Amino acid sequence: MYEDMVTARYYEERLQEEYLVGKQPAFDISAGPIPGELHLAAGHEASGIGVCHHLRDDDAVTAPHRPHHIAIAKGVDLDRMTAEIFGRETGCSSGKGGHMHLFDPDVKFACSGIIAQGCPPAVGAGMAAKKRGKDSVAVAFLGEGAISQGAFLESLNLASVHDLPVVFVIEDNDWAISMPKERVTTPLDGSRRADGFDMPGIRVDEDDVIAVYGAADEAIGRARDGNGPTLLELQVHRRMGHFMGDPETYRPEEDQELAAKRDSIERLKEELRAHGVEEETMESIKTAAHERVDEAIEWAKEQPEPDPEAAYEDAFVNPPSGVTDTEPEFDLAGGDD
Ligand SMILES: Cc1ncc(C[n+]2csc(CCOP(=O)(O)OP(=O)(O)O)c2C)c(N)n1
Ligand SMILES: [Mg+2]
Repeated sequence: MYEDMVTARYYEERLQEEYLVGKQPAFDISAGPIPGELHLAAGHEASGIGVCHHLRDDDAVTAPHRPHHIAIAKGVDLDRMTAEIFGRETGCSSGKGGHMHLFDPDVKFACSGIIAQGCPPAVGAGMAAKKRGKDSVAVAFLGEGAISQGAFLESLNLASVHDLPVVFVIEDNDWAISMPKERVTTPLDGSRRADGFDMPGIRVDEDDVIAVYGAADEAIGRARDGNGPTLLELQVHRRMGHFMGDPETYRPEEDQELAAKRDSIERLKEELRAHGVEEETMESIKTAAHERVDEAIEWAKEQPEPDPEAAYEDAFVNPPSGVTDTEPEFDLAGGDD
């Protein structure tokens, strides 16, 4: 878990550097080697990593717009993920999705920029596993700002009524862009929403990957044993702005300081020290993780950009006439199904 945490943190530090290339002094979202928006998850590591360390490749994960730590912990191919973030042809969505649309069918990972969007597909994956008699599970991550979305609430209901192997994970960083949680959400403890759907709800209040691992053990174990869904809410902290370029004028300084202070990586290091792990060991894990990240970024930057002609490929089942020569695969207008 320590290795994944330092990988995720350094990955984002490097992305941050690359992202700013060519975008300054006047911030231009389309300029530079990484096009589009970039939402960094520094401060969220304990959540994705503590949960995903229980998962197998055949367990499905859906993540929101802040996905890097979760993707790394789920084992998404780092080269292809990085190429995607740089908008390159060899990226895991052929360079058309960017950092919010990473897909890796080998480890059943998907994410989306539409908040709470991952909940219904996770319920679908859970239902598929149950119908096929498999013991795989599905985990849907979402932010606390998304928990009043219909897609989330409907998914809780369906997962509960069908006793599906699904775990919903709320990453509570107290903010939805510039909106503090207490102004738009009640109750403040989001795990209590589980009560309304007759499923267990667990909240982990600390930025502590070991505590998250323990709570996830219970939730994922319950799902795998066929005992239905669980709602987890995990306190995390957003160390950065909502997205790169966010001046955060709305955010009190103390809140930023708190995020820096409650660093889950430092906390884990203390824990490892207390258990006799030597500095040298931690340092060598970190060095190897950083080298792996640097390699992925260098590789991604050398990859070709997609052919503009390919823009409509994989976008439509029935493409509008004139945009491609490809014959439609299905006739959506007719037929019994
Ligand atoms: C359905 C939908 N509505 C609005 C948005 C715009 N939007 C992007 S991120 C965001 C806030 C997300 O806050 P939260 O869920 O707490 O996640 P965080 O960014 O804090 O990780 C909003 C409203 C969106 N992407 N999708
Ligand atoms: Mg939030």
